[in-house]
Amino acid sequence: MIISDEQVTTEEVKSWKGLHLLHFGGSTCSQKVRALLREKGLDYTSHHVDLAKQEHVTPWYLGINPRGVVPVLVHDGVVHVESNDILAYLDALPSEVAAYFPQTPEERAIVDASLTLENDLHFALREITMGFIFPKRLAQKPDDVLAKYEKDGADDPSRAKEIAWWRAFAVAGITNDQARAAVKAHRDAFDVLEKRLETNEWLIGDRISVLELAWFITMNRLRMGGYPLEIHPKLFGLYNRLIERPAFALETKTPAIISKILLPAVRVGQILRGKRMKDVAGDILAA
Ligand SMILES: N[C@@H](CCC(=O)N[C@@H](CS)C(=O)NCC(=O)O)C(=O)O
Repeated sequence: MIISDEQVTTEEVKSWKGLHLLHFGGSTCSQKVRALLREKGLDYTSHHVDLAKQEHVTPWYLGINPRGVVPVLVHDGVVHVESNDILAYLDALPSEVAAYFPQTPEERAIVDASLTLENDLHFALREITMGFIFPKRLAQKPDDVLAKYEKDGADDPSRAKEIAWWRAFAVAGITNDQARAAVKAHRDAFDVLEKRLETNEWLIGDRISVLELAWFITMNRLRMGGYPLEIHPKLFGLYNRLIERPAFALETKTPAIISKILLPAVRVGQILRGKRMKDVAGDILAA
């Protein structure tokens, strides 16, 4: 999806040449795009947008993407948003590497439906992240940040939805009901993928595709939250095959301060409060 010229008020990006990616290390949507850029050997200029420092709600950033989310691809001055659309756009650029989107209409329809589901799960994935991985205290957006988020940038209904989510999160965190629904939604999606793998080596066609890319990133995030991927043996096998590829493996690395200090500390708190995924949604994972 392209942000129209009049909605892009941060004029400088219109003169950027080549591929520019505005992204954040720990953002799953950014991870998918970086992994494809690597797999396809496409060069790009990287612009780090620190979500933890709320750099995505500044007038500068909202003047590029009024939705206030990453990633954004700027190609020769044109602003592209929505990670799955960006994947399709990048895949269609001239390249020596085989396409990641299938070329037949039948397979393309299956891929589009699966990517739509993956995109629809985005808030559920955030609920996994904020419910089981990051402490609310660090993740929530203060009122002044939300006010800025609301005020700047062109009108966009997606931004209103984002702000509503963050306001509810600031008040109630992730409730058990939300967390359970998020786990169930992912379990259902993974069950469908597992079925596909009963008769195929890959999720579509006879080689790696954009589906491996998109779902690998989701699986990785779920695992970080304590999801036992082994309950889907074929999918777990695929995950383990994919992690051998450097473009994928790089996206599983977290900075030591997070993996060695923050996450273990969060985990101890969860054990004490009975808030691990298996405490909150054990029945869903067992079924
Ligand atoms: N559907 C959008 C979702 C983009 C999105 O929500 N990105 C997240 C990171 S994965 C973000 O920027 N969140 C802003 C925040 O955490 O405040 C896409 O696929 O690009």
